[in-house]
Amino acid sequence: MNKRLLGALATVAIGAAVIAGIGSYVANAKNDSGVLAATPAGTMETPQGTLPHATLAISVYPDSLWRDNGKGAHPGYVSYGPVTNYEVPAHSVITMTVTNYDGGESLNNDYFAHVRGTIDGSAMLNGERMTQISTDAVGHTFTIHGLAVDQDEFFVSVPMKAVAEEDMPEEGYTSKPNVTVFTFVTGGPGEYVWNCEYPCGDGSIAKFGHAMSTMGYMSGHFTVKG
Ligand SMILES: [Cu+2]
Repeated sequence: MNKRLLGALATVAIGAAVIAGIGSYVANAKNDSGVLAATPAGTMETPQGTLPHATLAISVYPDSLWRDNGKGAHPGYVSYGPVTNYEVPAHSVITMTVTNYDGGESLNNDYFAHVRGTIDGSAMLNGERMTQISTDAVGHTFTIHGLAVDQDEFFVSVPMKAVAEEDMPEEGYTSKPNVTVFTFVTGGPGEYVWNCEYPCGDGSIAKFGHAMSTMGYMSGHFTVKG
């Protein structure tokens, strides 16, 4: 991780608290919800040359009623799914598609409203290229980083646009999700974590409670496998 990035992260005090929480979460990995491995998809031209390509498609939901037939421990928690642990190949180019069915409020930090760490720093939102979204339209973020400062430099953060309030149904999931597609290059093998940097959980400390601090909802493992 480079110094500039480290500085930017250090300013996000609450985010740091979440990262500390993930430390204990990783220690509890035995309760894991399973792992989704990226699907090989041939090769792709990148600024680093032609690399093996793999894809990963996940979603974000406003609740966890879809999990365990609604009988899970926290059916009311916002959550990424179908699982929250992902595995991608090393030295490859990865295209992730995140379909967001959840709404949102306002992000407390402009840093995470920007796309970071992807090829050319952009992402596709509902088919249109973008590099950032308005801080008042962020539903969640997908932010991958190392746990330890001495780990390989690998940082990707993409904001997920919130579904408009009028498009959020009372029950079930919206028919107008926001679909974000982004592509990044992995380095060598390593164990990383990802988490959402948008304070989407309820509870104490500026909504960084509950879903944000409970394993398997807004955080998980991100394994780069050699
Ligand atoms: Cu979130």
